[in-house]
Amino acid sequence: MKKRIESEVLPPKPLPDMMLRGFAIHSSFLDTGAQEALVEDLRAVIRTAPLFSPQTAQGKTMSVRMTSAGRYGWFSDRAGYRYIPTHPGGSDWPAIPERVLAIWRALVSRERMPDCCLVNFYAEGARMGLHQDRDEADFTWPVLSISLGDEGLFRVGATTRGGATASVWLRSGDVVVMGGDARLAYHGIDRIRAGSSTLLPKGGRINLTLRVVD
Ligand SMILES: O=C(O)CCC(=O)C(=O)O
Repeated sequence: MKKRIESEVLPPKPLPDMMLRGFAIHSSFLDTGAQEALVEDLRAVIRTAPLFSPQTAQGKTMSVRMTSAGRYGWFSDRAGYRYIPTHPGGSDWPAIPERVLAIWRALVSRERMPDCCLVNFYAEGARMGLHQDRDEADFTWPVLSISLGDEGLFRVGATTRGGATASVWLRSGDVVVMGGDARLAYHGIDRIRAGSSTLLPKGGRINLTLRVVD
C-alpha cells in the first residue's frame, strides 16, 4: 500500500539521454546554479576531510586526490583497497551533503541512502585507470557518478578485463548511473580537458561517486 501511494505522488525517475555499454548517462542533469551549490557543499566537506593522495597496493601514488563523505570513506594503501570508517587523519567523515543525496533520490532510491560519497579531484594530467567498483557488499545497488568542472574522457569496457571499450566526454553537470548488468563493468578516466569549464576557479575536475557499501 505504501509503495502505491508513493508512486502516485512522486515524479517518475528521469530517463537517461544515452546508454554507454549499459551505463545510463544523464547529460546536463545539473544546471549551473546546482553545480555551483554543490561546489560550495564540497568545499565544506574538504575543509573537514582534506583531500589526500592514496597509494596503490603496488606502492604507486595515484594521480587523483580523494576524500569522502558518509559512514565510510574509500581508501587505498600498500594493504590494498577498502572502505574505512574515519578519514586517515583520524576524524569522522563529514555527512553526505543534502543536495548530493537529492540526486541519488531522483535517480536511484528514495528508501536506501548511500553510505559513501567518494570525492575525486583530477588536476590537469590526472587520470584513473580501468577498474571495477567491487569493494561493496551488494552489487544490486548502482554506483551514481556526478561530474563537475573540466571535462573528463570516460572509458567503459566489459565486466571482464580486456576487449572492446567505448568512450564519452563527461561534462560538468553530467550524472551517470552505473548499474544493472553493467554494475561491474571496467571503467576509468583517460584524461581531462584542462580549461574546458569555468566552474572551479583554479580548474580541474571533481567526480563524486555514491555507493551503498554494506
Ligand atoms: O571520475 C570518474 O568519472 C570515475 C570515477 C571512478 O571510476 C571511481 O571513483 O571509481
